[in-house]
Amino acid sequence: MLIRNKDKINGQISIIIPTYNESQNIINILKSIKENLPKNIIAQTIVVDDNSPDGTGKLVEEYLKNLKKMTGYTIEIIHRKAKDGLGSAILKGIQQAKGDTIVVMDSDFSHPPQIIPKLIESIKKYQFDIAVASRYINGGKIQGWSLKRKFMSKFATLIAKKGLGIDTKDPMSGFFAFKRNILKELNIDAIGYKILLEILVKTKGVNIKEVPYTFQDRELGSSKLGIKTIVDFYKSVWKLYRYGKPLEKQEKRSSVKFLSKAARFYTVGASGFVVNYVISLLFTGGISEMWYLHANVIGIIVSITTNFILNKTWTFGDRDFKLKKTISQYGKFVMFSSLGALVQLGMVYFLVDNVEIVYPLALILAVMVAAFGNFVLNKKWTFKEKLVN
Ligand SMILES: Nc1nc2c(ncn2[C@@H]2O[C@H](COP(=O)(O)OP(=O)(O)O)[C@@H](O)[C@H]2O)c(=O)[nH]1
Ligand SMILES: [Mg+2]
Repeated sequence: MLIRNKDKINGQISIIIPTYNESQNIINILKSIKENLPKNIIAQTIVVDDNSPDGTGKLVEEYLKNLKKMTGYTIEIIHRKAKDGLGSAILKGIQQAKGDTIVVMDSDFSHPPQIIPKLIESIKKYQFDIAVASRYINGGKIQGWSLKRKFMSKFATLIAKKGLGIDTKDPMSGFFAFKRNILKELNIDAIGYKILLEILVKTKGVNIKEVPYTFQDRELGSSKLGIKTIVDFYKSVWKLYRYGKPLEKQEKRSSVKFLSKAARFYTVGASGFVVNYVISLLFTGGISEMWYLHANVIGIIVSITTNFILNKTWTFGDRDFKLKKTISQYGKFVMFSSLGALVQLGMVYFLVDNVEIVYPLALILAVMVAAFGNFVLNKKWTFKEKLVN
């Protein structure tokens, strides 16, 4: 969904609070947010409720009915028909928001409202584009989570950071603020639970500040994190990975790019050698007593496959995994690999027999030459890149 900048009010802050079954928390968090807002600002809080069966939405309506009018501050609620996920609830709030600075936070007191002024200050005063309340920088921590939940969070963070090349220490934070402008004309899908991750992947060249805070597990109500959320998270990382940033984001000189890709190709080749070796060992003694040639055939097939996957995703940064295309690329890759093996064999024979070079040296030379040929052929024909780019 495209984010546009309609009806934006300069200087206004919009705070988005997604709720699902938060009747025990919502009124108190609304009060606490109001108390903690910096003075002299214009702000609105938008609750996005997914028709909570526990009546959270009705409770907010009642509360608003009896609320005295305040100057410079309003509270609204958006009712959605059904539980449609945290990410999309936040997105709905963002679309409705009037502010040019947007704050997103949970309603269960895990995100202390006392941090809101610091987030706003990072954006308004210090001109950062995104301010992330962070559990994983100095001064930040988590209280009340089991070891398992902590581990799951750390693991997911690691996957997101490494897989998507993100530097932010807590890219899975649900507590953050940003300038609405940075989303202008971006297509935000809200595929995952954690919309911040998507924002970090899709916005480029923005300044990010992390503000430490202590995440406190909720005391009332229950967590909505379930297996589906976890599966959705990994799906969203995969989707964001395919969205991808350009692989060569800094380097523009074509010779350097060519060499760095060649280096990756060689590294992948070396990893294939290790895979091949380990598998051959495993099948001739480790897990079964196979005839060594059979074991080696398995080793070759597996290592060609891992080489293919690594070269596709890493060396050439190809994020298009349509089945037909991938299979055809795999076919070409296998063909060029076999051709490379023949060239290598022929060259070793020629060097040892005719040039009288010692076998180990001949083998190294032949591998280098065959691998280079392989690299060039795959670059041009399998992954359809220009020869030098
Ligand atoms: N509108 C809406 N809010 C949700 C949904 N899932 C979770 N929330 C809210 O998002 C916030 C974080 O959810 P929570 O269950 O506390 O996640 P946890 O802190 O990771 O365990 C809370 O304010 C929830 O009420 C959803 O599907 N729709
Ligand atoms: Mg929570």
